[in-house]
Amino acid sequence: MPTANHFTSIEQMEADTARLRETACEVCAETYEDRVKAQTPHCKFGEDGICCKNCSMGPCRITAKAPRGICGADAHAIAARNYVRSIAAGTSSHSDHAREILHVLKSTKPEGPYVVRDEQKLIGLATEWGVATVNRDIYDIAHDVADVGLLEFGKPDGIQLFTNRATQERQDLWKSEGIQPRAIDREVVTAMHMTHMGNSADAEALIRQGLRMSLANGWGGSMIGTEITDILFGTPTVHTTEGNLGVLEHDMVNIVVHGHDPAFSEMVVTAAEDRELQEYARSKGAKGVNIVGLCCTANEVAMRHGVRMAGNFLQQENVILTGACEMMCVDIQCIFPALPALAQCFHTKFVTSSPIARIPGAIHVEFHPDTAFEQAKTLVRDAIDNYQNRDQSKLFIPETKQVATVGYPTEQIIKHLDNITNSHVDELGSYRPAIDAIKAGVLRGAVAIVGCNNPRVRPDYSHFEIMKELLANDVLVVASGCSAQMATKAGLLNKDAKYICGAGLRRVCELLDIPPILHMGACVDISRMLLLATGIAKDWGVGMTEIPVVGCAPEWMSEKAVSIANYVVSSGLDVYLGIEPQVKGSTQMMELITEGTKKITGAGFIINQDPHQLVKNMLDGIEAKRALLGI
Ligand code: SF4
Ligand code: MSK
Repeated sequence: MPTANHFTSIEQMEADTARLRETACEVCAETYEDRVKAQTPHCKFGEDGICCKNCSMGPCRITAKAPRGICGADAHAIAARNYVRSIAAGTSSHSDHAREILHVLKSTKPEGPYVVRDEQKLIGLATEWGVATVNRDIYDIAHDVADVGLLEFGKPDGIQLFTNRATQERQDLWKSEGIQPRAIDREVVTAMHMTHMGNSADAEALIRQGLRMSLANGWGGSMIGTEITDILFGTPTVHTTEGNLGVLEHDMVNIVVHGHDPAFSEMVVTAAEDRELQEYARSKGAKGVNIVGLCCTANEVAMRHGVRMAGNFLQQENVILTGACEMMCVDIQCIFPALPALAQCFHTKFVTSSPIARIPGAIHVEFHPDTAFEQAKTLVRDAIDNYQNRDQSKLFIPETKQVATVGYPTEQIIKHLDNITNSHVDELGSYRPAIDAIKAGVLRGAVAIVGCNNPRVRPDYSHFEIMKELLANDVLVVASGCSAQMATKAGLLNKDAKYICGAGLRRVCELLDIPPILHMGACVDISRMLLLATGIAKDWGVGMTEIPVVGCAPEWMSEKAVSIANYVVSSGLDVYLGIEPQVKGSTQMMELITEGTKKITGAGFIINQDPHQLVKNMLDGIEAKRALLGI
């Protein structure tokens, strides 16, 4: 029987990184660890959120001696404005990603390269959005659905269409609190307007706009991104794959896809399967082409193709440091601008593909939907040509890797639950078996663990510790983004991870034949988690704040995470954070994000940098909800 030793420890991951840093020293390359040192100590004003540069009278920094900026804005106004601008950037990132995907849907045609892969989901969404489907060509329907989706960004009136999917109590609350999300672009523009010099200085008013805007992300941009991606590339299904640096191969051409938007990586993956290109690789002395993923792009292609995953956010430099990466193809978001310089210390070709993420020193190949497949084939051929340039003296691939079972969107979770009861309560399935297990105490509850890893703390450690403790306490975990990647590296997505679970969760895993951590996808797919929690609340017949389900971001770092945390709280689920938001310089803001939002949405942030304390906080929170439900 596997034990905790069966899994890859943080110490082993750190040893791999330390060995790769030796290579970095040998080739005189710097890594993020060097830059962390150079940036330490961090600027206290920035950390506390009380530096304002919203006009050229400043920058203004708040101190005991100077409690107001030149215009009179105090610490609360400045911290709130900075915070809301983070939500605006995060909302924009997820939503603009969705907009691009909608344009790809508009480009679909039967002869490709982009086609409709999940017709059932398209018909379902068309019906939901009032697009005619009877006796119509599937591509005409797809193009009309894309148009409706694109209108969600700029429609003059009305609220986000997907808010209809929420529980009635959420819809009523959002309306009564005045935070129903309107057009996505409008919410972002309004936030930027409110935070311009000479506008809102009231922290609560700003927080309310932050909540509203974040809902335009969770129940707008992100949900659109997920739905349309499924329509284009298929709704994910369960795949067994592998993760960590050991997925790079000594005798194959290694191509790494990194970022978030799968429109690009899907083409690279498909091109690499081309028989002619595989043959070409063999003609160059390699055994074939090995595509692996990083960050959320990895999650996207793993869930749809079983592509193996090299790791999460802070692994991106390590991949190049192996000396085994012939090409890294990136799309958007979470890409270190340091990568082209690092790639130049090796033979690695570093390729950007989107006008949204241009980086000096990169080879830029702007992808266009009509020519995407041909462009991808050219890139794969270039990578193959680069194989012969590998410098064996710089080569070191850590052997560490783990088996992972991935690909649990809500549709798969429902399917697994239906299989055990054979209940088929209604056409769409039901979460009732899971609810019964929670009511019986076999499961205490569920936690959605999401987000990045972060050198502010010991990278990956908090994710690992929190996951292990929750599993041991019979709490089911769903994961996405770099947290899911961390679970992959550690071996916690292996079905054998059931052996470190409590007896109740282990029984559930055996019955359903699932790992105890369910991989739900990329950051944008946290929208799937919203629908999972909504489905549980609806089938239970209670409100979102009542279910023993919470969110957790142990090591978040990006502005997207700030937006996500806010839409999860707006959706009624408490969020447990291991990194403090940068608002500490304002007592009012600290109160607003922890207790203040509770008065508006019924949920708030609980912040603790100690992972063990954070788990305790979560378990206490889950047990308190159970007690209120009388279970
Ligand atoms: Fe200073 Fe006010 Fe200008 Fe900000 S908006 S930089 S606080 S004067
Ligand atoms: S990639 S936002 S580092 S989870 Fe989605 Fe990872 Fe965080 Fe980027």
